[in-house]
Amino acid sequence: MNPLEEDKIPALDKLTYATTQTATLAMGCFWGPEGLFGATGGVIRTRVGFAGGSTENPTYRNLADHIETVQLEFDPSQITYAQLLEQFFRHHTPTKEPRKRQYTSAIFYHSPEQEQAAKEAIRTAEDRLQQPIQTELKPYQSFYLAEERHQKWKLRRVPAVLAELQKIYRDPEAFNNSTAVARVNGYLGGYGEKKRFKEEMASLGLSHPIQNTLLAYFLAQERTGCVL
Ligand code: MHO
Repeated sequence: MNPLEEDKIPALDKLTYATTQTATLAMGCFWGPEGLFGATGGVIRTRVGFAGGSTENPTYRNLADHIETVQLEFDPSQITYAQLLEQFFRHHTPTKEPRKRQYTSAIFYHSPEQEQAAKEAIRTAEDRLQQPIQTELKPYQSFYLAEERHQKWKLRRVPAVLAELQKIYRDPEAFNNSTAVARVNGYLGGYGEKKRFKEEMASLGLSHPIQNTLLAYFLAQERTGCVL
């Protein structure tokens, strides 16, 4: 990368992390959860895809028995897996049978520690909701990235904001891996805390007018856009 391009990289994407962990979670239509976690402090990147099925290389139109899933990389020194699971349980209805297999609630754990934390989180959610939790608990096996049009869904609906970030990240993979892009997608969807949003506003790589656009969306709190 030449120095000029390097200059445009959002400050949030220049941070480095001593260790990171992966979480793979399914909680219905994946557009909303990507925004929810994208706007969560300590989450470094988000992507949506398919997991939990038996076929290879599923696509949105050819899902077979796979489930819509969000995969996160996070900094465990800023947010714990247990805290992510608390968000997970608070932002969908884990007590309900899914309308379709594709919208099943599931936790794909990546380690014995994650399995343990998930079991505890299920017990806590059951106590809180006073109903059995339907969430499937399975070891992580594979995750197939969904089509580009599903990644950062909310951001793709707001062309002026999208254009600024795509100018910085021309390569779809770099775009998808950016913390700033994940945050903007979440904030546009009305997710996240106001305090963090204001602190991060200037480090997202956006011009002042577009920061104002983002603020207006954030304050409108119109979440997701999934019609299940
Ligand atoms: N067909 C629904 C859900 C999409 S989601 C990625 C909609 O268009 O809102 O399953």
